[in-house]
Amino acid sequence: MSQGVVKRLDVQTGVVTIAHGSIDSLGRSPMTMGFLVKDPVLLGKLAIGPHVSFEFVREGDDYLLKAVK
Ligand SMILES: [Cu+2]
Repeated sequence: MSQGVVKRLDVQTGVVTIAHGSIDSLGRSPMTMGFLVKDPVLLGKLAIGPHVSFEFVREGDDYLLKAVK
């Protein structure tokens, strides 16, 4: 799982913005980026502020959030 902090949450469009640490599997440096959330149950679990562990998949040009702990 990747680690990050939820910075912004747009329930209307289903986009959560997460400031994440480095993601070794993608060779990514720490950055802030948006993830699509298509699962309404998952969307309901999200709130701005806390540190989260999360999983995502790439879907075309988008990053889709799959799970959060
Ligand atoms: Cu990123």
